[in-house]
Amino acid sequence: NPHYFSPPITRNVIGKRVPRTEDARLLTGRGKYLNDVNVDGQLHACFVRSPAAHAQINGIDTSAASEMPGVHLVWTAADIEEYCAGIEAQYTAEGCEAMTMPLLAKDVVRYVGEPVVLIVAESRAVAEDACDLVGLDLEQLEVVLDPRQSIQGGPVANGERPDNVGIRGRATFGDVDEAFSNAAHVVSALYHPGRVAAAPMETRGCLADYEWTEDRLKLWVSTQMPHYVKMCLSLFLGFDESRSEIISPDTGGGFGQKAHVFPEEMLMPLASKHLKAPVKWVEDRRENLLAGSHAHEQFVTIQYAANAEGRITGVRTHALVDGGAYHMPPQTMAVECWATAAVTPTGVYDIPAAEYVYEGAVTNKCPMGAFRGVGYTAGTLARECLMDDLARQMKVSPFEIRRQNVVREFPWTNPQGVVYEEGSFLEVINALEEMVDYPAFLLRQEEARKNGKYLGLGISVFVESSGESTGMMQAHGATDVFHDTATVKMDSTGSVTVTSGLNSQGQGHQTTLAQVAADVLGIPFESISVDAGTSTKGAYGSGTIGSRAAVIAGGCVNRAAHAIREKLVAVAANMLESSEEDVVLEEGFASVIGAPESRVSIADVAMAVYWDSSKWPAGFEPGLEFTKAWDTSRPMFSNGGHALIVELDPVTGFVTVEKVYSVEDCGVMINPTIVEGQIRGGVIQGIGAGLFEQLVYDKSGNLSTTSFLDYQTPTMDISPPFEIRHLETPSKMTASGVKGMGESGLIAAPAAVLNAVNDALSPFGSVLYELPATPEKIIRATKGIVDL
Ligand code: MCN
Repeated sequence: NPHYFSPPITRNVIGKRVPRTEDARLLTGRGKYLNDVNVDGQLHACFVRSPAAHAQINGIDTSAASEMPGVHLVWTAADIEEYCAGIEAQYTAEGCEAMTMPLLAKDVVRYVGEPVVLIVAESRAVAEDACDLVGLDLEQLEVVLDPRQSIQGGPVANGERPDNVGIRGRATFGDVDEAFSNAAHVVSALYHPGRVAAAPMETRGCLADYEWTEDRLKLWVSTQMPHYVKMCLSLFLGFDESRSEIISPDTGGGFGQKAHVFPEEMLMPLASKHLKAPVKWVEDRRENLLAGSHAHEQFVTIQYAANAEGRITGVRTHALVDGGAYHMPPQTMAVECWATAAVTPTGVYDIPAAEYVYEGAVTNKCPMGAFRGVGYTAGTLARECLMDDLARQMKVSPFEIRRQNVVREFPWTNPQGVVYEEGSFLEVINALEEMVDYPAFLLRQEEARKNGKYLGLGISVFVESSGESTGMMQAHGATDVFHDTATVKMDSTGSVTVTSGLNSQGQGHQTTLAQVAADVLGIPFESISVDAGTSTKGAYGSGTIGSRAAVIAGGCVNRAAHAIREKLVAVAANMLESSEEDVVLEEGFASVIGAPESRVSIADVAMAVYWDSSKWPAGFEPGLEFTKAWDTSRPMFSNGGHALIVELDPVTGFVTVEKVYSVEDCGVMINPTIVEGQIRGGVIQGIGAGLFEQLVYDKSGNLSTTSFLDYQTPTMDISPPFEIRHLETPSKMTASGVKGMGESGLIAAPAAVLNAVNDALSPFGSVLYELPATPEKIIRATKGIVDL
């Protein structure tokens, strides 16, 4: 795209294991998270949340709460009707029906945990006590919990969608029917990844400070999308964007959960404006598990048609998501089923024909939101586990079946017409096989079985859509636009400030964006400060989602820094009496190619731009500050794979992960240490989803797992040893060759876990199709009982 031309970068600091500059602050407890921010006179909010999954609200008695000393405000839906009917969401994917999420439930409650009454008081304790005094008169309605029934119609979960369909679409590419009628082998299965929570260490929260004398709003919020929050405050509540500043302090993880706008985030500014006082809301863990958005649960039916040699000729996918009671703005419930069906079925494999159906069922559960690997995790689970089924049917190794089907030549165009420019798909399979020493593993496995020990090896290879962009959306038939900027400013003494629109939830942007700027400008890494999107007063960002910061924020920083570089080169050439083409900027100096002694420090060049016009070339326009946008014009994909060795105890049903082998190809790495941290974190989340984590609703629609005693997140005690290998296939679309990778661990690890568990279970003749593979399911499987 000529508008977004991105000059190549010479790598010097890029690629180095630079220690994270944010760590001194974060690891010594000096980080400033949302709850560390306090302003004078702040009040505290708390919510009465629905105790029923589906009920008519016949009355709300707030009188006792309102009279309680210290209570400043008690709001029900009736009090805020004049301001806002709710927040709307609709995705541009085909078949997505718009839905509105009320800020406070009006007339009907539709899931347990839905906010019904807002109370603001002088302290959180008073607000909580006042919540206990509210009386809800609820009349039970039929509760809709099973998405497979709900999508067929029948009892309605949310009157706005009388057919219970939040999204429905289908497409066919190539002659799928012919592939299936001529198939020598057909394998098919239904996979059910469980309902999980992103469970960031820091829960949601915000602090609104509306200054009525100036009609100005300041909102501190723990979010991945501060600019989107600002826009919604304007669209839905009329807060002027130019008078609103959204500040994202240090954020203790988001993992997609904070890539939404929530009713609570809309209500605090309204309450602050009404009360003429700052109002703070900090979510507790129970609220987070009840209402912070749920993720990943889908029913994915997948079928492969294969020829006699095991080459897959067609794939059919049906992805059904249990979407909950509303669309979570902005992504909606499409975030799971559409992404699974439309983006993941072929993966790294050269399958010529594909057909897919995606459906989102409205149910009386917490809305489905984004969580690392959205759609990809369920899609990769189905694709990679069915690949093992095919291997079993063909009696070949899991490596061999993948090698037979893998894409070997690039650029490769998948059945939908999406182009994969480059990749190392075959190399990843070969690398994993070598790393696990497959022949030695098979011997060890056989030996162990003789001693009553059950080892299993599971592999899963993946592509990851990286650098979520306008081009990526368009290639998959959606029209959403991504648009981000960065500002780079050089001071008179040569130090540089980089402001990115993409804020960090722990990914290390403060370090990696400085590495990019250092190489473009040829100055030491230490001279650069990065403001990674902490305030919407700076550059614009469409959100830290879709593994896009390395690619997109890095691309914006490159363009803005390059604009400064051009000016520095012009002045340096004048100072060195050389032509601009002969000037290089490196290690803090501008020098003439071939005459390194002829040099001037970049700090002196900057000083000349600010203070000494005698050094300027004719017609020079001063100014060392630029804001530039960048976006990829076409989709780009990183790729890799994980192999896990597990040991399964048939008596207790417990599975222990002995070791993880990961191969990652995200092109050029800006910082290998950060990339490896992302892999480890993501894979451990994948082990959690594979073995422990599950949000469980009872038959009345109550969530039974509302604390970390019941909802088991993985912790350090299950963290296995890792062996990580990097392959480097640079992207042709980024100046530095980088591709994104922040979701890869969780995209592919759950499939590797299930494949490993099934390999360990093979002597028992059972295959599991559902996650998490809990001890109970494993014990039943050893007795030949598989429930799904
Ligand atoms: N990186 C690199 N070289 C590359 C690619 C990436 O050095 N070739 C670095 C990046 O500069 C960045 C990190 O690795 O510091 C992740 O990069 P990227 O893939 O661009 O992903 P984002 O920074 O856009 O982060 C988003 C991604 C997503 S979508 C989720 S969800 C997620 C994740 O990152 N949430 C996280 N990782 C997380 N890590 C932490 N600690 N907390 C979260 O909430």
